[in-house]
Amino acid sequence: MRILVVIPLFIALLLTPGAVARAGWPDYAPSEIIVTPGAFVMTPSGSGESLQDQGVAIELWLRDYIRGVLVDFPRQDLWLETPSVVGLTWCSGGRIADSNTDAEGHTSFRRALAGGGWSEAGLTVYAAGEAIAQTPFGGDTLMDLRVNSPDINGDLVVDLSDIALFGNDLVSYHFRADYDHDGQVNLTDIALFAGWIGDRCP
Ligand SMILES: [Ca+2]
Ligand SMILES: [Ca+2]
Repeated sequence: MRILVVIPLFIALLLTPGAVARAGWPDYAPSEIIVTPGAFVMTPSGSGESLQDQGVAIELWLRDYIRGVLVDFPRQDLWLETPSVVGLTWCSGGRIADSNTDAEGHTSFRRALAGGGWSEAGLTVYAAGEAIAQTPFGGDTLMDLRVNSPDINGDLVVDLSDIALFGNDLVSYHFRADYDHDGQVNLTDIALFAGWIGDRCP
């Protein structure tokens, strides 16, 4: 008998999200992010060091008003974007979460990402098209993360065009070619860059 009462109540809740959601807040506002900030490199193939190995991590706990903790939320619907004018380009699946959310609604971005371009403008996690704030209910959505790639021009292959751009940055420092993020473009970066020539999307 109790189930017969609960089911219509549950359906009514699902059909009236406005009654549950706080006015003006996005659906995923109860969510939370803990970010370990810093700079990292990605390559088009995604075969480079993981974010974790580069000292960077994004931990996400996804929640909404109606269901609370969102379990088994598909990783394909959790992705990263940058507001940078120059921007980043991504290989298929190169910017999505590591896994579907677990029983606590948790997932992370710790594995290597796959793409090109560069950005010093920060990154934002999106869930089904909605920007997620770092603290629940109205926190900052922009995470202090910088990213560069040997695919400097962002066409998702590391080739002669990128070598020419890299050469420019040897003369005049640019973050995009500083692959160990030490504030210089020098022999160390040349060695790293050379190892990525020919890299492309899987
Ligand atoms: Ca390229
Ligand atoms: Ca460097």
